[in-house]
Amino acid sequence: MAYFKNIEKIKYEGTDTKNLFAFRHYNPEEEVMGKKMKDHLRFAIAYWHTMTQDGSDPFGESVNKRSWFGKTPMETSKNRVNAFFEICEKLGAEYFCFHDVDVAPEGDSLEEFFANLDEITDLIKEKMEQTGIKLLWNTANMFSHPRYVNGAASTNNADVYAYAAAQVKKGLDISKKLGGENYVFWGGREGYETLLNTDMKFEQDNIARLFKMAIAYSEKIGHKPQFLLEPKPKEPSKHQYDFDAATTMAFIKHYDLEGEFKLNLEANHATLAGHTFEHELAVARSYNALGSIDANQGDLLLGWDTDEFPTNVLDTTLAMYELLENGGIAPGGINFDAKVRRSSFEMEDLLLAHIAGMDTYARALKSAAKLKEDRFFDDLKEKRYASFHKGIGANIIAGKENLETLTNYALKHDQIEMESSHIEYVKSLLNDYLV
Ligand code: XLS
Ligand code: NI
Ligand code: NI
Repeated sequence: MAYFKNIEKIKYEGTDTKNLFAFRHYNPEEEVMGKKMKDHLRFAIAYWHTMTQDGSDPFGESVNKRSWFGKTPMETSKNRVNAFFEICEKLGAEYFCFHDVDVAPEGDSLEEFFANLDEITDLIKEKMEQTGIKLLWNTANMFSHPRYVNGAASTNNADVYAYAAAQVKKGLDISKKLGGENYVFWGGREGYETLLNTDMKFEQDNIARLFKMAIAYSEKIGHKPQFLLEPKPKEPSKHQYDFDAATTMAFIKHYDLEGEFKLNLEANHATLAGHTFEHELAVARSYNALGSIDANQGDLLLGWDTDEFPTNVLDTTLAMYELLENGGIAPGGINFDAKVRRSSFEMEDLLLAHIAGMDTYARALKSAAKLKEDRFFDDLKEKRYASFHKGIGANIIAGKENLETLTNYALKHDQIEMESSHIEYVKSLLNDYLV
């Protein structure tokens, strides 16, 4: 059964088109810097926002009109698989991401949950084979169920810890079954409410223990997806351990997990942490740990994770530039961790929202490629740091100077000539690059 009968596969039609269901910028086969757009962008659709989000908020009930509800939870789950792959195919997205609880009902016991997961992932596997759509990453939802009120790997309750470990094991088994290219850990409730009753070091040691078990198990089953940690500063926990990219890198280094983990960075999480998205990407890149991205945008007037579809061309261009500087994002990708606004409640909004996000990233790719080809930022930075390329600056870099030699130098050169950045002019020039 087709859920979007009247909508054909979305095609590139350019900016003159009046067709809502067309790409205006994303032309998958078009080459940018010698590589197809689709291979630069590696778009993935998120199962949770697309299939299970109902449009409710703390003040209102569900509003989303969806036609995939069946008579039982399992029937609904199966219908969702069909609808989901129809959406991915119509959008031409080659990857997808999901949590265990997004795809199958949890039932009344862990055993039942696992059996449901086996049945549904069989169906997903069939669909993947039919369509060629691949699994970018899966993950275990260890934050929604009441057992996780005090966290999963950071819980105070060892039975809860064991339950979380079982979910991770199953997640890795599923990753192997479906050929997952990455596996994500987002520490939804791995944080704390108050230090009055919390042993921070103990909790973080336990989180690292679980990660080491995951590495050991994936080695044992001979399937090693790229492991990714997804930082977020708050929400749902007040203080989350994976606050931002820098904090998460400190954790990775402290627990000797370097080389085993990279980062999955989300735009809205960056702004919640008080950073720009490009800042988070640049931090990860400086550690050679930029693994994948969750594409969305927040609302700077609101203090929570609104997970809006990305439509801001400047922000997205600066993010895309970091991806190009990284030499691409593979084996990661661009996952739309984004949901339609409450007022966009029709089924077709799911397609329109993704088209908007994909077009925005396509614009960003074109702009970022031009910035790179023109050496826009390279030249700016080269000029800005020029004093370190010659004379005393070059000596500092070469390790030839010390406090005494520099003091001797400074005594003779204390009338320092400073240069203006002309940053407003730079920003205006940058605007010329936006597609
Ligand atoms: C929530 C996170 C979550 C992860 C996957 O804010 O972004 O959706 O991406 O668990
Ligand atoms: Ni995310
Ligand atoms: Ni998020």
